[in-house]
Amino acid sequence: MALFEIRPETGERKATAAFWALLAGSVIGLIAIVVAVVLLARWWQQSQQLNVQSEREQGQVEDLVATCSRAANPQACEEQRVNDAALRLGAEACKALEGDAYDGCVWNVAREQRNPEVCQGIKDGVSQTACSDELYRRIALSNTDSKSCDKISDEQDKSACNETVLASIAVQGTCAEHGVDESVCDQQDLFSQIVASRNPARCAELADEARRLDCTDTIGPGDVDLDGLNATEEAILGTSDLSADTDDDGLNDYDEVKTYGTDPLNPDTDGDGYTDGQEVNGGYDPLAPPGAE
Ligand SMILES: [Ca+2]
Ligand SMILES: [Ca+2]
Ligand SMILES: [Ca+2]
Ligand SMILES: [Ca+2]
Repeated sequence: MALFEIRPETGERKATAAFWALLAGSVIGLIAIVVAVVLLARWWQQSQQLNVQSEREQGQVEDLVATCSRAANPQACEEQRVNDAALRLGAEACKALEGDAYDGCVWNVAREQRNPEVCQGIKDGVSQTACSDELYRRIALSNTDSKSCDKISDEQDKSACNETVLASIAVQGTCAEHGVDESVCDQQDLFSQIVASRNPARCAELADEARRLDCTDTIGPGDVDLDGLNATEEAILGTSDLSADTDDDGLNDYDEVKTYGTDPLNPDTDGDGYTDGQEVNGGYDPLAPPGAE
């Protein structure tokens, strides 16, 4: 062998080194082969088990469907049974159905699993897109995630989704967290303050015209003095929407009109010398004429 015919002074040492290298290489190679065989055997066993399981499940679905032959409406019965089974076993089980019924079954599974990927199994192209659009929208709204909105195919639905997500980020006040301009959250904050003030004139403070309209719609006629009577009701009564107690008798306009039936423009409705507020607070009847109490 050429390896052993090297110069005599170093030949023996080199031959020994080569022998050990060869031995180590062979052992490593053998271990690698054993590991590969074991992994392959395990994979084969698992895939066989999965096949058997899936065949057994498919068999169960077929058995369930067979019992529908005695049902009043066999077709409806089959669809119901297969749909129920598919929700447990996955979209594979839908194969017991055909056409629209099959597509509807896969859509149900996609909904149940909240997984747009499952929609790819739908055969009708329009339904397939509608299914994944629906799920991306649901995921976007529940996770406040505009990236899921961007996966929606229908342009109108996509922008509506983005608007809804943005509005919910604004309401939550999480602009910084979602990388949204801080002014969006500031405007929402201002909107809430104005609505709480019940003063429609303040809606003009909002930057966006659509938001201004939304603001005036939300507030309606307004109730600037927050006495419970809106501006329209106060205008009819002749009271002021800038003062909760127009006649300054210690009873607010709402209580005079809705609770005690006193005159909100006359501090002493029954003319006995005591104001309506003094009488109510003292436990007297503000509507009893002089000398009646
Ligand atoms: Ca008012
Ligand atoms: Ca008032
Ligand atoms: Ca009053
Ligand atoms: Ca009185």
